[in-house]
Amino acid sequence: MNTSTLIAPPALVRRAEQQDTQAIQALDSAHYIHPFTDHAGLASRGARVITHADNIYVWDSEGKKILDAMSGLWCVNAGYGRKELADAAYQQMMTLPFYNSFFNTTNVPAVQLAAKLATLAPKVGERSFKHVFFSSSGSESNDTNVRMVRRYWDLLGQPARKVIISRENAYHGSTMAGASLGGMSGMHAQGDLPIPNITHIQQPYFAENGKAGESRADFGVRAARWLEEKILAIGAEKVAAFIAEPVQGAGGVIIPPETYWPEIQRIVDKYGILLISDEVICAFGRLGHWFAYEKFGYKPDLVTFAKGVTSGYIPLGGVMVGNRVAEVLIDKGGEFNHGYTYSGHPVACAVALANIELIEREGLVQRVRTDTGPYLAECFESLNAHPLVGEAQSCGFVAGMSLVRHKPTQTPFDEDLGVGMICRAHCFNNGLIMRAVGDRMIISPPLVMTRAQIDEMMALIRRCLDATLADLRAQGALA
Ligand code: PXG
Repeated sequence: MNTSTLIAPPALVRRAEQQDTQAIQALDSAHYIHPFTDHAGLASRGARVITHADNIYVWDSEGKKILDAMSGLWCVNAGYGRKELADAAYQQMMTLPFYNSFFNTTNVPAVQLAAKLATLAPKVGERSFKHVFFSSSGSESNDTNVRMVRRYWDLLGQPARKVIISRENAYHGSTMAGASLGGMSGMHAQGDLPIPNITHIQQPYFAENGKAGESRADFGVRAARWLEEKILAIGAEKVAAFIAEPVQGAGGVIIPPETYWPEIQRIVDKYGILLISDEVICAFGRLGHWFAYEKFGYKPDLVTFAKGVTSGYIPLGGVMVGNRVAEVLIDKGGEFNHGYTYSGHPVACAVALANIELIEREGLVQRVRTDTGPYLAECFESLNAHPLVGEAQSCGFVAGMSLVRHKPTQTPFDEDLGVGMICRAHCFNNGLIMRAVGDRMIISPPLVMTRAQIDEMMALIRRCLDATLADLRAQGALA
């Protein structure tokens, strides 16, 4: 670890540590409504107070050091404590903390970042990405996608093309459009969602949706053809776009079979519909490429990004707009009545530029692709021998495993047992952040993680799986 690039936790955050944890927790439940949280349940337990972080570790207000295998929330790709990013924000705030990009104005970091992103997004076939639209989050970016896709078809004289097809268990954000595009039934149940003209097909999750005796490859083709069936059921002349994550993240790290994306590409080409690749998690090195569509070889028209573009140090999101859409919007479009106060925020863009420079200088994308990613795969796949693990699989620097009641038949546990939550509690107690999605345990580590740190993480993961197994044996919950 190169300690010269790390900064000591500033006095301000240290101060929180010195305060009484319980007092902070009481203030927290008195005033702060957290995202996706049962407020009353949290108040009875008290939130864990994270006070500072360095490299791949975070510390809580009790002084406990925790290995953060989730990169915050899939975003701290460059790791914590990177002085370069703090310096970039400071310099930009002192130079120009804010100016808008409306009314024929622009700012230097936004222009430089747009140009830089255009060089990082590889051309595939006839698709190139010369243009970028900025927002402050993944959710906003997907709202932009809905606006842009519908505007595109209007401009082409096909206003009936309004339907956007997505997938069950997808996550595309929490705004009205983002949550509608997402396929989370729990979200749809609150707030009268989805909004009109958004529909879903099943996800390519072999363990859940594959048939007995079917190969993974055959399943991939069959799962992709659910898109074609849906297009035909709706009528192709009404379908605007298909949106998907390259690898489903929040849904539990669902890695599609290799046959899935080529068949999706064939189908969107056949019916002329736009393809949106939501790379909020998967871009910026997470899968060993700057953009994940390159890994799978498909040709999106729009690419959503956020999170890793600034390594989460400051909010920034956006959409890479491919030439097919950009040419129509620009040449035929006139004014596009859409934008955000913080589109192209100069401080966020300056931090993104510094983050990209750092990732390039340290060769992190290449390292994940050819060195630490394959090493993580080797280590993670060895968990397949563990009695509690149904299937463990990784792709670049995301990985997921199912916990099952009976390994040979891959029989799941009773949902009420909350096996994922039991495992997650052992993780926290053992100084590891690993996320539970139902009974799938998932990780998305900082890209700076070394081979030695992968070993350290794997030892913790094994310890937590063993502890979970011991609990379940004691309860007689195993088959
Ligand atoms: N698309 C994808 C693919 C995402 O993963 C968003 C859009 C929305 O981004 P914003 O910046 O608006 O949050 C995301 C966000 C989880 C979890 O539980 C995942 C996300 C957000 C919150 C929780 O794994 N991903």
